[in-house]
Amino acid sequence: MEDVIAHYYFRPDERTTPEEAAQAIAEEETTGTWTALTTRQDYVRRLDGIVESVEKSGRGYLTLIRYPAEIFEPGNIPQYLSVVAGNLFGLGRLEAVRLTDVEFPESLARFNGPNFGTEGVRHLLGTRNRPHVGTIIKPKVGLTPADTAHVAYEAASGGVDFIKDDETLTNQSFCPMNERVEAVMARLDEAKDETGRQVLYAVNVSDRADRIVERAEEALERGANTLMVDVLTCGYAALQALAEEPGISVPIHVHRTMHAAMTRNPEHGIAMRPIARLVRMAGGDQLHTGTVSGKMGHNAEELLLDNRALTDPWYGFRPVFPVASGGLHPGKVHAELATLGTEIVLQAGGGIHGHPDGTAAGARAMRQAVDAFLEGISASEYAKDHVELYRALELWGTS
Ligand code: RUB
Ligand code: CA
Repeated sequence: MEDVIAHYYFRPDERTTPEEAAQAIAEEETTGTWTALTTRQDYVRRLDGIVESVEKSGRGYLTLIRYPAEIFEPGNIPQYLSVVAGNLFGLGRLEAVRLTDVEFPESLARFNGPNFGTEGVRHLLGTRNRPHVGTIIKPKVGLTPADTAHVAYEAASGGVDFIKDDETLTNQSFCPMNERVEAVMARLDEAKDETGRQVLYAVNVSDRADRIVERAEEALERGANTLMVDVLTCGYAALQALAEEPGISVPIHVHRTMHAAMTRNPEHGIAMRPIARLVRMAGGDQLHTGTVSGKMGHNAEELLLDNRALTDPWYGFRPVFPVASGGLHPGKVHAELATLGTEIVLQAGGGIHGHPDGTAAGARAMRQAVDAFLEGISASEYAKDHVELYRALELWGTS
C-alpha cells in the first residue's frame, strides 16, 4: 500500500446519492471544491482522491477513500488530520459522517512511536503476566501538594503500580506542579522503602505548545518518573514533541479527555481507532481506550479492536499499554479482565479512594480482585478471607 486509505461511515441527505456523497468527500479533501475549477491543471489530477468502494451499512453507507500519499507531508500529524478528518465533517450534503479507521503507508508512518510501550513500562516495575493496577488521585482538583502526596503514599502502600494526576490538574495555584512532584516522589520513596515496590507517578504536564517540553523537563528535574498529557486538548504534535525530546526518558501516559465529543455518536465524528493509531505513532506509552463495564459509554467489540490497534504488530512500533478507566471498582475487575485480557492497566479513582476504609484498603481490594481473577476464583469467594475486597463488594457489589 502506497497511499492512505480512509474508512468512513456516512449518511447522505435526500438530494444526494451515496456515490455523490463519497465523491464529495474525496474532492473536498484533495483537489476539488463545491464547483468546477478553472485552475485545476491536468498535472494536479494525480492528487485526486479516489472513491474505492461504497456499500450499504445500517442506516447509511461505508466508503473507502484513497488519498495519494503525495498530498501528505511526512511526519506532520496535524496536516494528516486536516486531510482525513478535515472539512468533510461540515459538508452540507452529508447528514452524518464518521472516520472509522485509517491506514497509513510505511512512508507516512516513519515516527519513533512509543519509547517504552507495554514491555518498557513492565520492565521499570518488574511485572509479568498480570494487569497493572493504577489510580487517579481524587478529588481531581483541590488537594494541596502535601495531601496529594499523602493519597499517593496510601495508594502505593496498598499495592498500586501506577498513580496519575487527573486530566484537569496541571499547575494551578492550589497545587503547583513542581511542589506536587517533589512531595509525591518523596512519599513514594518512603513507600518503596517500606514495601520494596517501585510505583510510577504520571504528572500531567499538559500546557500550551511553546511550553510543554519545558514543563516536562521541570517535572523531571524534580524526580517525576512518568509524564501525562491530555492528547486531544494539547494535540498529537505535543505528544510527539515530548516523545521525541532526547532529554525525556520516562514513559508517557496519554489521557483522551474530550474524545467523546468525537467518538460517542456512532454516526458522526472520529472513532477511537484512528485516535489510537495516531497516539501510537506519536509516541504514547499508555492510552485510555475505555472499559466494558465502567461509567462511560462502551462497546466491547469496538474496544477490543481499538486495543488491537495499540498492540498488534505495526511497522515495528512497540505495543502501547491499553488503559481501562472510568467508574471501575473491585467488583468490576472480573468482567474487565475476562473481556480485555491481562495485558492492560486497570485504573480506579473513586473505586479506590471511595473504599469505606480509605485509599490503602481500596488499593488492596483492587489487587485482591485481580489476584482472584488470576487464580480463577470469583471475587465474592475470594472476599471470604480478604477483608478489603469484602468491604468493597459490600459497598459496590459485583456488577
Ligand atoms: C476515572 C477518571 C478518568 C476517566 C476517563 O475516575 O477520572 O479520567 O475515567 O477515562 P473514576 P476514559 O475511576 O473515579 O471513574 O478516557 O478511559 O473514559
Ligand atoms: Ca479523570
